[in-house]
Amino acid sequence: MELLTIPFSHYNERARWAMQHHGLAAHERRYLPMLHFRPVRDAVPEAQRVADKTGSGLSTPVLVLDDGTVLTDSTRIVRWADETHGDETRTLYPAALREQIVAFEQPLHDDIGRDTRFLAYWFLLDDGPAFAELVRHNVGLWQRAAFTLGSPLAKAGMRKRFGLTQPRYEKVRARIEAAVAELSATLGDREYFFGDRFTAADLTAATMLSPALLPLPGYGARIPEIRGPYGELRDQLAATAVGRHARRMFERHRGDTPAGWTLG
Ligand SMILES: N[C@@H](CCC(=O)N[C@@H](CS)C(=O)NCC(=O)O)C(=O)O
Repeated sequence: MELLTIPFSHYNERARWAMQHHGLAAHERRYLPMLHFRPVRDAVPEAQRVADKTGSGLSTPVLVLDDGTVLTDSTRIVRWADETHGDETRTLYPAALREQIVAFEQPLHDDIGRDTRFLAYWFLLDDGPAFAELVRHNVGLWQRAAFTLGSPLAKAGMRKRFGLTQPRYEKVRARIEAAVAELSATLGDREYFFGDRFTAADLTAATMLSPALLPLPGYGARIPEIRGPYGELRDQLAATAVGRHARRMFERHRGDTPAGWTLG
């Protein structure tokens, strides 16, 4: 099977983590934002190209199964991986908690994930060396060359696409701080969000917050250190209960890339 990704994206990390949690091996085809459009258009039938709150109708991740079935959206991929490969001990949706976990994941995916992505791009696009490093370490040669040529255009396109403006930054930051406080209160001093085991709630919380907490151990793409004020905000969020929870989940549960997982 093939997983089409923008490798450093946290929505992609969410799907990749769930698949790897269940020991699945895929060929991961990695693309830079905007260079992903064509391969995704080629892979996804028109009827399945549906935009949602966070991505266009051509968003990643996209999973193409060996029988040709195409799964778009990280949520669908996480559920598919669990339904087809989860057993009682490794399932991310223990039956008794399933409904609560699904409801818990929704705002993380729709709202918090969108805000943390804004935050990461906001800082990253101002740190030229970090952005170049992100590209160099995560995609192949022809994309790196295209990036070198088209980088000012690509950056301008991303600023526009994500609406990266100072007033919006202030709003997004305030929303993230409020969400982190609320999630921290919900978690309290427990190890996991539901029950006493790792579930999709923990995986989704950790990945959706990850752009505000980088770098994290085990993350499935190489993320550079982002200089400047990002670090201060990251340290502030990382010290909260849910910030510590995210790091703990990556440390304990992210695991190694399964043998047989290939990159292209
Ligand atoms: N709801 C989708 C959205 C994922 C999403 O927004 N992916 C971004 C990467 S951060 C993407 O591929 N953006 C490009 C696009 O929307 O065309 C999911 O969870 O898979």
